[in-house]
Amino acid sequence: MPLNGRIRKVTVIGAQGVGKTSLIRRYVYGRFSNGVEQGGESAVYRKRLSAGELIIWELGTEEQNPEAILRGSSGVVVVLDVTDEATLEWANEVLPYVSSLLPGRPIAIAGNKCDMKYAARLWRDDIEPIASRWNAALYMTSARTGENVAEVFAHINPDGRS
Ligand SMILES: Nc1nc2c(ncn2[C@@H]2O[C@H](COP(=O)(O)OP(=O)(O)O)[C@@H](O)[C@H]2O)c(=O)[nH]1
Ligand SMILES: [Mg+2]
Repeated sequence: MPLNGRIRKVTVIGAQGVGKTSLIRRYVYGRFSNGVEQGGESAVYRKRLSAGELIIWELGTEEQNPEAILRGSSGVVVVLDVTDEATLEWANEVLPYVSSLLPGRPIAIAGNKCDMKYAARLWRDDIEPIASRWNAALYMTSARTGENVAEVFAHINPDGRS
């Protein structure tokens, strides 16, 4: 099926500091900059793909109207920080909302900062039950090393591998 010119939207959500901006930058620009400073506002990025264009929204933690950002998304990436157990609670609370707003759309959970093994508090086995409850794919990612970053976005947008 020809996909040229196709535009898709994905939304990246997660608690403050989990690495949303870093994951998007790694995917879009192919690099990691330590200590990215950004407030809780939403932000939008574009990535050109051979099969069209991907519009990537970072849902800011201070966004007043999350539904307006999430609506129309082809899929959602829910980001956790494996060094911070509270971010799993955050995901557990937000997943029912996301799946009812976007029924049937793919969800990927990114267990991010997996390079920080010495500081990890969450392991794949801790996150898996929540992922399976919400029928979400689970990837352990690192925006720092790039591990599994393309895979997360490919799950949400399977046409857009390149
Ligand atoms: N070691 C490591 N640090 C990360 C990773 N992703 C993000 N960070 C750091 O975590 C902090 C918050 O990242 P940021 O992308 O701003 O999080 P956001 O608030 O979710 O957008 C920054 O200091 C990043 O450099 C990662 O995969 N590994
Ligand atoms: Mg950010």
